[in-house]
Amino acid sequence: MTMTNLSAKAWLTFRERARQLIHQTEGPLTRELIQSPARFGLGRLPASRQPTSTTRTTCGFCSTGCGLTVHLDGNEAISLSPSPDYPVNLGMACPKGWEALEVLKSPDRATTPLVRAPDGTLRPVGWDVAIPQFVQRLQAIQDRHGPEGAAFLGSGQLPTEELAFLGALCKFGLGMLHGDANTRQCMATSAVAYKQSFGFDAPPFTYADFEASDVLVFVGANPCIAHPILWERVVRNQLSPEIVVIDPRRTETAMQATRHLAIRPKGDLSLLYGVARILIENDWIDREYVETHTSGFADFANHVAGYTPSRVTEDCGIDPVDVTSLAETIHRGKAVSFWWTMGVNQSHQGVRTAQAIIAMSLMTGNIGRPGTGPNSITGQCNAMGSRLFSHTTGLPGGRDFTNGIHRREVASILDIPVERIPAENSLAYPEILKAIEQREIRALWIVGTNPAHSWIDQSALRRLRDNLDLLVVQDMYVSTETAQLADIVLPAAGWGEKEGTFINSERRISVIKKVARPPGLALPDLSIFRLIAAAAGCASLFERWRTAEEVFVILQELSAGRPCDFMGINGYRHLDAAGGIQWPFTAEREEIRTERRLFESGHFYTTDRRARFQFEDSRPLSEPPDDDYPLILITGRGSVAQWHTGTRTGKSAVLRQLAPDDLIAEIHPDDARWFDIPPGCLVEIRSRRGSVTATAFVTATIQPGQVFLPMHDRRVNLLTYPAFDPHSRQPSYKDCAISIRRGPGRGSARPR
Ligand SMILES: Nc1nc2c(c(=O)[nH]1)N[C@H]1C(S)=C(S)[C@@H](COP(=O)(O)OP(=O)(O)OC[C@H]3O[C@@H](n4cnc5c(=O)[nH]c(N)nc54)[C@H](O)[C@@H]3O)O[C@H]1N2
Ligand SMILES: Nc1nc2c(c(=O)[nH]1)N[C@H]1C(S)=C(S)[C@@H](COP(=O)(O)OP(=O)(O)OC[C@H]3O[C@@H](n4cnc5c(=O)[nH]c(N)nc54)[C@H](O)[C@@H]3O)O[C@H]1N2
Ligand code: SF4
Ligand SMILES: [Mo]
Repeated sequence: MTMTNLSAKAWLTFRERARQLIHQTEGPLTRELIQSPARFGLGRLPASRQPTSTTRTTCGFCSTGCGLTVHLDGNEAISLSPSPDYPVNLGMACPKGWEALEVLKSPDRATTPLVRAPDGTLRPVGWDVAIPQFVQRLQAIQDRHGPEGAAFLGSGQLPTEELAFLGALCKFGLGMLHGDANTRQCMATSAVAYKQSFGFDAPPFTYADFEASDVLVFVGANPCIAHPILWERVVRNQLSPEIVVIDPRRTETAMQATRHLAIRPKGDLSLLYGVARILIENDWIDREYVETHTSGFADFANHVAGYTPSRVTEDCGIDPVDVTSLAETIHRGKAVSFWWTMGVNQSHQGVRTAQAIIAMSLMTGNIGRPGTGPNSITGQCNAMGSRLFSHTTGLPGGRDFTNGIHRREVASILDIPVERIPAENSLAYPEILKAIEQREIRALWIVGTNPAHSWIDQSALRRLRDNLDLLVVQDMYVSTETAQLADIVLPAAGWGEKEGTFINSERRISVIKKVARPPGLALPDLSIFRLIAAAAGCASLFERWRTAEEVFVILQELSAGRPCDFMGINGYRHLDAAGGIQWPFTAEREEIRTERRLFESGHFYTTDRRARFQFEDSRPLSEPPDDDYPLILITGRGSVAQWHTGTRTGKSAVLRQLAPDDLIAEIHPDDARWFDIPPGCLVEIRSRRGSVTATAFVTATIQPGQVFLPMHDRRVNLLTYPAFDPHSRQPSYKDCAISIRRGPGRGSARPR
């Protein structure tokens, strides 16, 4: 275990400070952690061992994709540090990256397959028992209920090679029709928005754009906490940029920005249309760009004309003067970039909101040049790989199941009969759950995601367990909420214990390396898929899928001729030596540029090569506050040290110490007064679906009428309301109606 070089007392003071002042300290604290990691005990070498060599890998938490140098003693990793020469992170890492090796050693790692015994307990068995049992039970269910009877859920946390294998195995080998991934909770909105507007799911930017903008607009994004190394890139910007943060909360990022617009939750669509109207009325439009490279502008202009100052302010709560001033700032900027994350994607109108941001870029000509772009920052380390290659929402390489030409292309590249490829789309995640509710789907295989904590409206999800005849969970840890519900648990090797590639937010493909041995009988997901293919009698379809690097070549072939073409990459060594390579990188393209952005030519991937304006009227919240539930609950990332459901970050002593140990509810002083809630006391938070107890933190960083809870506590999704974007089917996690009241006594609401 990494020893901290702060004394216990110093830690305590530090933690107390963090607890009392969360946002005031969290931003500066995160920067301090990045600038002086050693002060916090990060990255210290065990005194007894000296590294004999080093190798470079890519961090497996967030989509930033930092390069990490691993120090090895023989074949065994003993420590790591951020790679100084890597174009993404330039020698910096956040605490999660520093602690990435620690979390592999936890005692709750899944070290052997487990099967639920008749007495209800999970019992260890060998692979020779677990795999045949899984396959036989699955096939029996499929015999009874048809290909619709079983489904899978994958993850943007697996390397692309593995998640492509999972999809191909399930759909072409095991004959399943339906599968989705946790990317639905996260990036589905961006993927649909880009695809409709640009003709392909293609985030256009490169990280150098953070440093090349004179105006940066962050919408529903808190990079200080969620993408701290990207925020460091913003800090390096030498142009004294105007930084506008649009967020209901005065977040760590808002505090470091030049301007904060405290928007009403889900007021973004009206605000953006209001700004568009002002830009158009003043003719602050790049007419030439709009005429040459876009379609649908006249209709868009017509649509936004209805977003008058009074309507916009009523919808989003922002003063007309500030709306006009935002339009002026965008107009004055020479290189304006727009960045969005979950405050936009997790919404009942996420796709249209993302497309309003895209519209803003297009109409002002802020695209295809340094420092510009409508830029969606990805979440998980390989959400981008999942979007392109998981065989869930589409066929690999951004192709469509419903397109006969695409099906034939994939069949020919993979050398499988075309009839094995479903001609219809998968059900999306929420529809898969609906089909379980209706007992149409009876078997579910969950790989690398923990929905029994992270899915919206938790009690409804948990009730579905009884509807499943078979639940198989494949995870690194046996203790996850979802693994604990399983009939069969398959122990997986994690990041650091296997090879593969990730694709980061700026489309950079990079390698991850095996630097540690998986514990016990745990196997890389890829090896588990091979065992299953063999037991199911479809191994002949996957003869070329033996190692990660062999699968990488298949992925390249699937990319050929597509916008994401990366045929020019010559194996993992090439990727390693180049510091990762952004797609596209075709075989013809010989120059190696470390930074690459899309749409420099003004040509898009639509049939007429023009980007499309897309719009829709803004609609009210799905569950508006009322007399019984008068407040809005916002949820999101709590601290730099916490990753999602905590299965990994909760296993590092250093990261645990950097995170609050209570569930803390942020409440505005006015509401605290009104509901008689003194700071630090317990508060009961209730929605129509459940209730939780938290410790009240009274702060003006949240607006009156709103409460914030971090998503890392498993109880938070007991409260959330299952609303979804109609185009992307992504859950709207950040806007349900709640009530609060003083709970029993002062104290701490311990979540773990
Ligand atoms: N430390 C840490 N880092 C992470 C993760 C983690 O778990 N921990 N997870 C990773 C993943 S998968 C993701 S997707 C990203 C998420 O990264 P972010 O999206 O930046 O994080 P969130 O806190 O979910 O949401 C961002 C902000 O949206 C605001 N918001 C809520 N509702 C609205 C609204 O209606 N309009 C606007 N404009 N803003 C709104 C919230 O107040 C919040 O500050 O982080 C990645 N990085
Ligand atoms: N209320 C609320 N809920 C939210 C959000 C929110 O903002 N508010 N955000 C949503 C978002 S953006 C996201 S991305 C989701 C994340 O939700 P989840 O995907 O459920 O979160 P994780 O904790 O990352 O779960 C990943 C699981 O995969 C396991 N794992 C890691 N690596 C591997 C591997 O290589 N192989 C295998 N087999 N397993 C592995 C981990 O141990 C862990 O159990 O949460 C969503 N839920
Ligand atoms: S910023 Fe993201 S990729 Fe970089 S070290 Fe932290 S978690 Fe890893
Ligand atoms: Mo995410």
